[in-house]
Amino acid sequence: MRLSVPSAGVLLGLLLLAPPVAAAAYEAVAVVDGGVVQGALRFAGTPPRPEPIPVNKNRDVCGDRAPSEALVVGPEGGVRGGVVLLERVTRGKKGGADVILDNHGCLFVGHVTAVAPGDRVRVKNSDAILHNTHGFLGKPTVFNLALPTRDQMIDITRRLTKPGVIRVLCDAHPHMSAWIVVHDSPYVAVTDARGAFRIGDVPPGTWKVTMWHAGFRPKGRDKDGRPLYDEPRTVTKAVTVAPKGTASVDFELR
Ligand SMILES: [Cu+2]
Repeated sequence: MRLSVPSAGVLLGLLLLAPPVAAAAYEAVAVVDGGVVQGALRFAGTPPRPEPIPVNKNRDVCGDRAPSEALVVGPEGGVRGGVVLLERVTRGKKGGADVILDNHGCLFVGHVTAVAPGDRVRVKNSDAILHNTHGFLGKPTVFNLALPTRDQMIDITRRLTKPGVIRVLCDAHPHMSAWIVVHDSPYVAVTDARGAFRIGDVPPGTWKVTMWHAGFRPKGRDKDGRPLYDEPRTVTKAVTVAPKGTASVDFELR
């Protein structure tokens, strides 16, 4: 019997097909003695109040103006809609979030969501008017969905394979916007109305933890009248999680 020896060309082809080593895929494993990272995002000082945004279409349904959600500050300065991410966790808990981004009352609900690749994500329209949900990762379009009828729902799970921050707009209504943060692991959380977050099942060890906020200082409007805000803010800290321990880390926005 003669074993076939692959030619140099075949070997080169195999090398080119191999994924780059740097992009290590996340692996779901049973977490032993997992801990918790928790804390809050608070605004330092007196927060500015972003102005309401004029509505240019379907005013009978949407009203004349919509609240800006660029900066939402609750009791004791807690900031809603910050995203907290543990970095470079390559092995850990199983994901499995199930998120619906709802066009509801001419707003995206929720304004900020965070998922990992593979989490189920669907876009819904709860209004009886056309919304067109358009997601961008930088300049390229990630999804572009016309939802003309009430209770329509489209699954976008398979579009969200690449980590990054997706800016979501409605092509029909410039006052509508949202953010979807796709993290490279399920170790991610969005701060609630009190600014609080909690990430569980964290493997013991020292991790980099980053807070991301979309930015909130007004920077004029684009050609469609869509308000623009300054650049996203990020703050990175280190956190050490003891076996079965709870580590607290707070962030400030100013
Ligand atoms: Cu819309």
